[in-house]
Amino acid sequence: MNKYLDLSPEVAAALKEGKPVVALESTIISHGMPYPQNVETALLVEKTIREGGAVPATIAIIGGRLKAGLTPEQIEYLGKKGREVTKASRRDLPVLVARSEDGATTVTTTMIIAAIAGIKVFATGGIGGVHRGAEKTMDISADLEELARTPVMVICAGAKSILDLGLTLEYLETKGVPVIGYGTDELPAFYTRRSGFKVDYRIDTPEQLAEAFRAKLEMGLGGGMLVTNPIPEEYSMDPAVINAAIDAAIAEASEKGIHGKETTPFLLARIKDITGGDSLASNIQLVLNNAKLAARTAACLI
Ligand code: PSU
Ligand code: MN
Repeated sequence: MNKYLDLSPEVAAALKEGKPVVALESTIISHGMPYPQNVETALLVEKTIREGGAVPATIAIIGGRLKAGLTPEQIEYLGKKGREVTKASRRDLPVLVARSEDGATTVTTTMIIAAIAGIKVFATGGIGGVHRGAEKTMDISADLEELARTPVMVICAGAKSILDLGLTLEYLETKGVPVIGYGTDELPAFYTRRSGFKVDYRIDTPEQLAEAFRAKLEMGLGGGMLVTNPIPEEYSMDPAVINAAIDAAIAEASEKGIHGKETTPFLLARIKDITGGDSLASNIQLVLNNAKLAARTAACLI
């Protein structure tokens, strides 16, 4: 096993026995949601995955160790520290590990650590992408590059329109990342089921998701697969309300000169405040929905 990696006993046993395992990220806990809903949600997502017959592996860096499988105390610790924890992307791993520091893993680093551990399926809320205005700022999430190189299936609810969704799809096309709509032809926009952009392929069952990903792995194509799973209708938001909140948050970020890795956490927190918490309720439900699909898909991949 990799000398930097610690598997929890439950995750180690599941991987050894060939049981389905689903990776989960920790930046959604520290930077994606406020305390205490972040901790409650993380534990509920784990429970949902167990009920779906798989083992959850929440991933983080703690004391410089790459962890796959956290204790509830470790989840509480990351949730309480919140944005004080380092948001760790690929570039951050070497120094955090060398200094024995903590880091919350983004989609990028969760994919890296999942791949090291031998976990093929990862559920989250939303991925990073090409930010609006990226033609000037060059702000393109490292998540897209990771999807191009690391063989993990990422199940999300699409991308938020804090991003330029059209450019995000162009980037993924260039990098050879299949973008799948689960039960839909249209890219879901996180809080809403529709974005106006087409996905590459529509797939309707977990078995078929697993078959496509297995084919990708066995051909040795490298890189992951992005599965976009629309938020359940009953929890989706009014597009006018959420888009107004997103526009206001982006305007505020630009006024304040927010940039770099601060941008996404700033926008997520402002959108939650502007919508009076409605967006948080939707966010929680879509993550649970993705966890269910991930557990079923992981079972088909072993
Ligand atoms: N989008 C969300 N919720 C999140 C994130 C993105 O709706 O919590 C987090 C994820 O961890 C993602 C990261 O990998 O933000 C992307 O950050 P950046 O845009 O700085 O690459
Ligand atoms: Mn960025």
